[in-house]
Amino acid sequence: MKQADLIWMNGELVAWDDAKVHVLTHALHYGTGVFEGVRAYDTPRGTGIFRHADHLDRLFRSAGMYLMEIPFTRDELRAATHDLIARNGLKSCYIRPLVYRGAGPMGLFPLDCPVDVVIAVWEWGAYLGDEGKQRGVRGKVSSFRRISSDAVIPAAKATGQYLNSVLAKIEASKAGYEEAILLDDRGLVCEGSGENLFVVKDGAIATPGFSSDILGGINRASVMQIARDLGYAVVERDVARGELYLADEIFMTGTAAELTPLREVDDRPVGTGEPGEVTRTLQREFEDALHGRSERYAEWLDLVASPAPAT
Ligand code: PPE
Repeated sequence: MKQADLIWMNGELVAWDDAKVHVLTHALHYGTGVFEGVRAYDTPRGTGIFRHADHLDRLFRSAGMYLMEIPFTRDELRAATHDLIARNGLKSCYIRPLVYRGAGPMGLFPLDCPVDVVIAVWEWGAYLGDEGKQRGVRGKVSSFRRISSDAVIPAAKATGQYLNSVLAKIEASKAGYEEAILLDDRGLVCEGSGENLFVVKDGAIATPGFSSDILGGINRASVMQIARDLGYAVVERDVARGELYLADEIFMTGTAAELTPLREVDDRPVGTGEPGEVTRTLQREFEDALHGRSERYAEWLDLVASPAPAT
């Protein structure tokens, strides 16, 4: 991992190596945190943070669902992120805001523990590899089902909930696949360990909806909009596991993964075994939007002012 110089912690900029927490941090024991994954791109108009306001909104919503009050405003976190990117001298980066229950009384009841907030930024390349983005990756349906709203709050991006993704990822990876596909508790397709999933059949695009306990991906919404703007039919609906083997094309979306095609599922080629026409078209348009090459989606980028001179 490529380190940056500074991390923002509760309003202060601290050196990367000094950004530490107490071992009795509540979130370390019980997973009581919420976070975001955001990316900033080097665009012709300067560094642009993709759908920053939407990510901050989701962070506040996730915190709210776990009854955590964030002791900063959206504007303060937005400004802190801009400052952090500039002070680290980064043109493009991954951004990880994290809100968590800090050190306080032990035990499950969390509401008397402080709410701490950190933001880290670092350079992060293609999540599933550059080759994966080009040629597609191999996916495997996981034996671990996606967490359901019977037990937690899948719509929240909460740290503890990621044990589910971690188990699926380890299983897929040890079996020799790049990514896991999790089914929901009904046995229907839900999403990847850190991505939403789309299937394309006869030119129509489908993606599981909130009844499948998905995380409402910001890239999912962006790609759905791009697809509709291009005239494709996109439906949110239940997707049966068997459709994975019938699809002409399958791709996944996420901040880290961006738009990554699947070239195989469970050792069966998806379509021709190469990313198809719809996937390619959407990937190209989406990459243009991310990298600030698209006039139409220009307002999706929150531009960062150039670095302030060092003081
Ligand atoms: N589902 C899950 C479970 C998920 O973690 C992500 C993002 C998505 C869907 C897509 O959401 P969005 O990024 O808003 O389009 N996963 C983040 C964490 C990845 C990680 O390894 O950490 C990410 O992509 O930043």
